[in-house]
Amino acid sequence: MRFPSFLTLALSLTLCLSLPSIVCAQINPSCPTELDGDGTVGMTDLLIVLADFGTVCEPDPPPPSSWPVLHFSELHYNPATAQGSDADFEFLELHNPHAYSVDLSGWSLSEGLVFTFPDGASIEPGEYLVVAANAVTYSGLGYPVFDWGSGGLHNSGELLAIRAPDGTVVESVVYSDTGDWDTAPDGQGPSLERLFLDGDPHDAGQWTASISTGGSPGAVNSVWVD
Ligand SMILES: [Ca+2]
Ligand SMILES: [Ca+2]
Ligand SMILES: [Ca+2]
Repeated sequence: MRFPSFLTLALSLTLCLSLPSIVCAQINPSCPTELDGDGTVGMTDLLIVLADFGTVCEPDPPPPSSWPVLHFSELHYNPATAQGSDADFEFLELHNPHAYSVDLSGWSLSEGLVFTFPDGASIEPGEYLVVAANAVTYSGLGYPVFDWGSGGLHNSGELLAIRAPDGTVVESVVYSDTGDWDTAPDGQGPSLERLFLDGDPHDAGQWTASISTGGSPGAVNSVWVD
């Protein structure tokens, strides 16, 4: 990340916050601002911009991605103490909604977690795939599991992104444990499950607590609506 560009973007967003919208538009005519659905422009919006557009906000939006979209379908960012440690039980789940297999060679997770899928990895049609803090915890249960290595999912929320091999962000999310976000997944037992595949994953209304403790790793969500 080039720090001066980050500062420039942060300044633009700050000006958009403090100036009338017409002035904001003149400063940065196509810079996305309110992105996480909370009605105000803040740090999470900035993080989304950085994930989706890099360190600068280009005047033209990026061309539509030719990569198949995969979805974040479940996040278990703060397992309950009764379940075990975050280092052993945290996971995130990806879903392939397509009728075809997606070759994950060179695909990666970025921002809050840094992980690149190994050559030959794939996600089958309609499949749920788990990437975990400790793959051993979720291995041998009938679904693909990968270990993200070091680091973990912040208990207060953070930005996560799925990137295609050329770096294109195919989906990102900034989850949270405040505001409109369900707080039960924050250490009380449930995971944070996606309700819908259509719509903005940054919207708290897209997510809710799983019915079961520990969620539904590698399987259809307990609260799935789609
Ligand atoms: Ca955690
Ligand atoms: Ca915990
Ligand atoms: Ca699930």
